[in-house]
Amino acid sequence: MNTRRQFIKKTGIISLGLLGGQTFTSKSLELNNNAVQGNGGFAISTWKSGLKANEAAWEIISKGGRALDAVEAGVKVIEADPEDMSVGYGGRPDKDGHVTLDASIMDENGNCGSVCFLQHIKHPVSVARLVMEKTPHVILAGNGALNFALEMGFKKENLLTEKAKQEWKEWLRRGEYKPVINIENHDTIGILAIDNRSNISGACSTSGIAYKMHGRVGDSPIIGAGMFCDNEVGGAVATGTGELVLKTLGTFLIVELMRNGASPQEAVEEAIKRTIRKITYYKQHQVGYLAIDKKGNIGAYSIQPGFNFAFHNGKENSMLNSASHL
Ligand code: SD4
Repeated sequence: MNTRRQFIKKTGIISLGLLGGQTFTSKSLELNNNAVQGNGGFAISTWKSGLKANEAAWEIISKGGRALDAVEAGVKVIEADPEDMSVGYGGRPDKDGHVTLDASIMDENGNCGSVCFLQHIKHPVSVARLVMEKTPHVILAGNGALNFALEMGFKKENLLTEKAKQEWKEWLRRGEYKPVINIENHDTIGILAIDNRSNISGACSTSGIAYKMHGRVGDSPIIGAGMFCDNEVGGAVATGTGELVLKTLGTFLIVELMRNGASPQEAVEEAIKRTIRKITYYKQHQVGYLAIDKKGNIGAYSIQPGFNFAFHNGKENSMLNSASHL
């Protein structure tokens, strides 16, 4: 065991995070537990853009709103932001220049909806919610998802911004797909929230791996891969190379481990270990998981260093770094 892991064990610091001067310790976990037990609730989201997602989610939770509305609102902020080049409007296109989007959402009753390979719609998470609420299905794909969105009143838009187009043209000159750890894929939004009735919901939205093959679908819209919640137990979201998450159904695995007694931190670490045991080429990739349990404990772990997340407990909205395997 390396010294960092020994330190974590000894001090009870489960997720060593220091960005903006704050370390995430078991003490802050206790405070957070009190907040949840005292009808506080919280939101936790992947990457730095998660700060903005959490703000929008907290607006809803703090007024006694539903966690489902909170996660949708949080994701929508990022989907509309052209500066986030891994999600929605402004997302990087596939290798043929098309922006194709994946998203999923899950409520406190085990209902879920998702869309994959959806083009021209700025808010795939909201389409996913309507798949859940207005259809007998869970997943709609491609043109079927687009037609459904149009029927539901969504507007058809060009989502490829000039900036993303120029970067893609630059990439075309080289024309070689290579994942770049924590740089290329760093902003997919995955969010989990608990509301003041202690209900858990989750959502995830992405434009996927930049310059992917046309038609490629990642983990984010696959329930149990990119996102999974069970209101009796907890929830989890994933970010990073979706193919690795799909091969182990990471978020379903994490929730099942928690159901069987693991803490969120133990569960996310085991899910990463599973990937490492099964996938020989893992060192070229990043996968990061966030998990929460029903009591409001959280866990975060990744393959590579560099995965961070935002945590809003009602008092503050902070960036924290995840511990990592490498
Ligand atoms: C995918 N998991 O499509 C997504 C990409 C991602 O941060 O999470 N990027 O594989």
